[in-house]
Amino acid sequence: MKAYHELLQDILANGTKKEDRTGTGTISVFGRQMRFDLSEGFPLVTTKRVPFRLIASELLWFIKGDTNIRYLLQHNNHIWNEWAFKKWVESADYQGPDMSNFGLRSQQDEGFKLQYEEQMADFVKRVLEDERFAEQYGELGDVYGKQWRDWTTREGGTIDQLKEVIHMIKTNPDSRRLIVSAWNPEDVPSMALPPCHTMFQFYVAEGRLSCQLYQRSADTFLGIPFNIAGYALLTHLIAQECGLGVGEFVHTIGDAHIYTNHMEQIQTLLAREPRQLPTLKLNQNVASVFDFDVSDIEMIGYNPHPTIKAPVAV
Ligand code: UFP
Repeated sequence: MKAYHELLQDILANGTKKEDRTGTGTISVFGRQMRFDLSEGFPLVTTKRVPFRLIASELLWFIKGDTNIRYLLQHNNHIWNEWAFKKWVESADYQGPDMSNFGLRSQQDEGFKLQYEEQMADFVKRVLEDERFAEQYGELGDVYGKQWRDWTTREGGTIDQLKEVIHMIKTNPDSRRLIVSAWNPEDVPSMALPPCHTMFQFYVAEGRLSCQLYQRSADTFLGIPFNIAGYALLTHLIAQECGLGVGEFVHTIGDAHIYTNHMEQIQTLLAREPRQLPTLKLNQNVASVFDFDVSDIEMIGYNPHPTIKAPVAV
């Protein structure tokens, strides 16, 4: 994971101060690339604990084409909550205390933070227990799952990009068109969060499957360790279905930033010595990427440094 530490150091050394949508402030660089040889171990950051089970359940959620946070909550995965919660508290049905700008305010005001946590717990409970409420307010709209599996065409049909790309990898592995795009300009205005991982491409050589991701915007402390592991896992799952080994994961980034309130955490992380990479173990009996369950995915030998907490910019 040397490449990850080098990216952080690069941003610290060369980053430009910029204001951002969330009001937090960042330093950033533009246009960077990291490469991970997946045959050398699974690229899960070891200089802080990264909760792999959340990465796995989120990826399976994308793969299923699901866009409702209910599945994630059922797997005790809360990473998309803020985006659904935002829609809920901005809706006419919400009658509770004012939650505007809850991301920033809950970091600055202890009293508000308690109120926010109470409202969020209530929201989560309702999504889990009330199917109708979940249908309306657990739904994130046209996020990854929709674009990967159910892209709407001009004629009113749909395209299952993921299924098609897997079929192409099997039948025409030399193709230079093995691409899935999540960036749908028509849908961007209505998306809870316009896709950060905008498109990815596969490449097959010498019996190995490689994947390159173009990520337009990257929160290098909180987001990137998830994104690397997510796409490495996707590559492994597809490779298994296609009877291929794994090659490289190439991570290309547009705006690579560090939020100004993550500086201390990054110093802590960089002072730590990287450890041996873990290994991914997949249930070999699962023949299709669409049939994986979280219990079929296991991380062996992950022995990271302790968790480092940092606030999420919403
Ligand atoms: N972000 C990531 N990775 C993700 C994801 C979000 O780094 O997978 F969903 C970060 C990048 C940025 C913010 O800090 O979330 C999105 O904000 P914006 O749309 O303004 O780029």
